[in-house]
Amino acid sequence: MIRCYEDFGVIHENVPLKAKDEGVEDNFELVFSSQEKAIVVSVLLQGESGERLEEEVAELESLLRTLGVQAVGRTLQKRQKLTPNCYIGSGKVQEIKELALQKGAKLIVFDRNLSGPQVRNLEEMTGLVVLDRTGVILEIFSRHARTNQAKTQVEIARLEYLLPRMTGAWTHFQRQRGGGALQRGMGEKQIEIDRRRARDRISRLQKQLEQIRKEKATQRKSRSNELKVAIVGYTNSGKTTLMKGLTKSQIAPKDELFATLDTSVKTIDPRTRPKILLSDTVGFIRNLSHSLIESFRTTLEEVSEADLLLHVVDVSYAHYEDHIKVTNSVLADIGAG
Ligand SMILES: Nc1nc2c(ncn2[C@@H]2O[C@H](COP(=O)(O)OP(=O)(O)OP(=O)(O)O)[C@@H](O)[C@H]2O)c(=O)[nH]1
Ligand SMILES: [Mg+2]
Repeated sequence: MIRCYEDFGVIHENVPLKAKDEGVEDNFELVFSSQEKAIVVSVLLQGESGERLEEEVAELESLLRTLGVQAVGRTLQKRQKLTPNCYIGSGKVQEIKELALQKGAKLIVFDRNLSGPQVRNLEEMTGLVVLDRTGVILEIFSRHARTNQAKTQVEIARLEYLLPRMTGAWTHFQRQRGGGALQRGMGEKQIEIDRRRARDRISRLQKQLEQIRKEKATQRKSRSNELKVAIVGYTNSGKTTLMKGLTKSQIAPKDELFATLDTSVKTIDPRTRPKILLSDTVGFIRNLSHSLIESFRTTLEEVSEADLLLHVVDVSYAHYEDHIKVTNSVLADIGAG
């Protein structure tokens, strides 16, 4: 995935996070350019529902739209089981490569999560950028994070996602301090250096996150006499709209997946006694990787420590029960179920 960024001519606009104690900027970016075209690949395993898969793929295409990426082709493969080396059969890989060339797509996006070696093999076989669901979600998270807390969490998740993918094909760009020049690191030695730097950065970010977590815990303690209500639910279900209505605040709901990433806490209007504090936070989605949930644990503490959860469901979606199940399962995962 990373190797091909160069082909896109991507210059990262994201300002990398700078740890307080850091002398150099480490910039391990997953970013790919907007306006890109993608082929979406899905696999139907024996016993699975084709209708559900159709919905999952439509959802993945919405995620891509959020990034400005257009799905120009879809391919579905029916398989008994997934192959460990590249997930789908090699004949299908060639077929996808040809479809991508024909449609001018530089991205191949898989509906499920792939292992590091699977991504590498697929990239080697196609010469294209391969992304999986978590990669897409991470990219959205990283574009939508605003607060230090969300940015720190996203960067940890992103580095953890990239670590197993840093191999021979790995190209990394490092924005030089001040100059903005791009450097390319190559070879096993460079990769080892990159890996070490990524691990060091993770541990620095985790320390920062712990500090933020303590500050947030102190803030919550000072609000211990107030009633805390957390709005939860599937992404794009209307959580921020409800928050806006109940608190009469100037926040702007958006028809976008993961528009909200940072937790905001506001008082219900008109005021009540005791005061009721409402929090709006990141939404959930199916097949959210455990490590991603884990990385957002600090944000989700607002949810796990709430007195009441307000679960928002968009019932205009035909299979809204699925969304309810996903939300309940993530809530159980973070100990708030
Ligand atoms: N028709 C209709 N649209 C709604 C309703 N509630 C929200 N919306 C629209 O649905 C879209 C998503 O609303 P948000 O409130 O941003 O949803 P969210 O759950 O906060 O979404 P994320 O933060 O992205 O997870 C927006 O375009 C809203 O205007 C509703 O009750 N009816
Ligand atoms: Mg929202």
